[in-house]
Amino acid sequence: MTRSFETTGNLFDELPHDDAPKQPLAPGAVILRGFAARDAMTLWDSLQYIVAAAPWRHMTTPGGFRMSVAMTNCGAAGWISDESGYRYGPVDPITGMHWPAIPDSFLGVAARAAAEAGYDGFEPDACLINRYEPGARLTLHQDRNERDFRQPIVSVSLGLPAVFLFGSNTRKDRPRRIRLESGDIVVWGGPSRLAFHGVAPLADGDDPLTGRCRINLTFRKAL
Ligand code: MD6
Ligand code: FE
Repeated sequence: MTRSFETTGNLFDELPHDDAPKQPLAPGAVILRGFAARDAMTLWDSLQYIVAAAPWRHMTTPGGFRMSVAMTNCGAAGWISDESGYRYGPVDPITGMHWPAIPDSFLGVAARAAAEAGYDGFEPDACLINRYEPGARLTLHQDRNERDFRQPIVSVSLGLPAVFLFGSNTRKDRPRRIRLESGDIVVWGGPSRLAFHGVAPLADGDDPLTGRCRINLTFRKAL
């Protein structure tokens, strides 16, 4: 998705800067506004099959707290948190079965978004799926359970809007606040791969696709 802002005279050239389809967030990190908008219904439909096989659950942090975000996974590796720590594993601890496969619809969007952001050949083996209901939040953290930090992360937002918190590689700096809407994708790698980030408490609302929640799909190459 590339649009010219200099040469052609079409209507879309007049978009204000914040609606630009591709917004640099930090070195190696970019926001692709609306990149998944036309795929949103397909992604939502595929998600129903995943949740039927691997139900939503509120995991426990290593410190013993129940996470406000409900989670599940698809892919060869699923992200798990419990009293013994964070890790990736092939088996869903609730069902005792392997996590469901990543649907082709998911893989296509993830690979196209990665390529648009300059990361060709992205083949994720893990997709962590987050569900935020009003009030749910994710405290500042780094994603560092993956083996190869040269691989980016592709993060797809569906449903209610959220305020994404994006800091630096140290916890000291106050994070920026970025509004993410349904269909927006953040691709995240290179020098930003270990940036601290989180999600502010979700405001209430009713989305035509997802209802009273925000869904986030984060694709990783974990293994
Ligand atoms: C979320 N996202 O947007 C949570 N992590 O619901 C993440 O924690 C995240 O969006 C790494 C890279 C991109 C992300
Ligand atoms: Fe994260």
